[in-house]
Amino acid sequence: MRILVTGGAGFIGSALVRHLVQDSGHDVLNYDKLTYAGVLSSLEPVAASNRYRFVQGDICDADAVRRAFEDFRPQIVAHLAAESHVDRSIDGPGAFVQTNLVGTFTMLQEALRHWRGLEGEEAANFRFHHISTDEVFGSLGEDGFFTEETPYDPRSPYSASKAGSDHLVRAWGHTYGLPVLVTNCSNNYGPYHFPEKLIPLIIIRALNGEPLPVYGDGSNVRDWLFVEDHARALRRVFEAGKPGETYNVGGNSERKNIEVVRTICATLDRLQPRADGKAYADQITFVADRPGHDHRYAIDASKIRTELGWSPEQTFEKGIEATVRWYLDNRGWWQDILDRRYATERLGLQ
Ligand code: NAD
Ligand code: TDX
Repeated sequence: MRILVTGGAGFIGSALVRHLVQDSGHDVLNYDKLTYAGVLSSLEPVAASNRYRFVQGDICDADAVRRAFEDFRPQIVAHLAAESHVDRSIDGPGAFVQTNLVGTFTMLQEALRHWRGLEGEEAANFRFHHISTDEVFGSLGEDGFFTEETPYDPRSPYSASKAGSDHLVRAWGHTYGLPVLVTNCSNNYGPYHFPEKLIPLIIIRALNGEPLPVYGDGSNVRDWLFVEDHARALRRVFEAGKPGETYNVGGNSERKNIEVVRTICATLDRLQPRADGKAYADQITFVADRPGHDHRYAIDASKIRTELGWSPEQTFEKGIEATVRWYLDNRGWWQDILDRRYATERLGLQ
């Protein structure tokens, strides 16, 4: 099939594109604006394949999106392009409203125009798959899980913009009959993760001998999913999911932030001991909390497991070890990003 992936130069999008080109027979068009978060070198493993193409474009640019639909004639749209970093949404929410809301609206309008031009089987099999986050459900206390029925309660500019985009997608399904799918996923981690996010930030700062910033007291909990498990889940959903349905995707690996940071430090102590013989954990520094910091996210992924037969393969311990090894073996990938000064001074990356 022909799959149009938006945001394919990002962290999860590039994992999906690599998975589709390397492990499936699908053809892929990667449509990406290449914002600060778009990293084409993440696609080097598939760049030479004749089943992969790239178009640089903005999802808010209706003419450019229409051309991509007309040239490629996608059978599936996997819509991942978004502004994704919560801290940036607090400092500058405008880009989040623009890309996540106006961009998703533009994608829906062009997908609808394209779908209405299809006939028979082609129209019946078309899917618009919107990739979203568990953050739309708000924050959990110590107990309970997010299910597909959990009411929306977004609390950051990022999660509010993603919640709005989920509603737009469902509305285009209900009102116009567009065959839509929505997935809401927990925190991803793994290779090619942009250095502003917690796990790569801690690995890189540890190696650079810098303080390791833990927000608040480090007790916030995230449910970690290895990105390659997510890529498999996405493929399973757009190949076999039921139009109009939502599926929650989670790693079944809840950890407090401070545990995540200590696990990374212990892994580095084993794999790349500090020259002075001290522990990397000595670099941990508790800093001011994120405003409105959600306490806990945790996904109940039983629907996708029972209905579509997907479950995560990677355990958190093995996944973190694989990730730390990847950052040790691929310094060039992240050093290039730091050299291009994409990271902000506030995040302290040099
Ligand atoms: P990312 O920030 O790493 O990548 C986003 C990509 O989208 C980049 O390549 C960027 O260039 C592109 N992009 C941004 N604005 C664009 C625009 N206007 N037009 C075209 N392209 C644009 O994000 P990610 O972590 O890979 O997340 C991908 C999707 O998955 C997002 O929709 C995000 O909300 C969702 N999600 C992420 C996580 C996570 O843990 N990272 C978890 C659940 C859901
Ligand atoms: O320096 C840091 N110190 C710290 O304690 C950073 C960058 C983060 N944190 C904390 C905040 C969070 O509780 O670590 C946790 C993870 O932070 P992020 O990596 O920024 O991820 P999060 O805010 O949980 O959002 C991520 O998962 C859900 C993605 O960025 C979103 O796009 C996705 O929807």
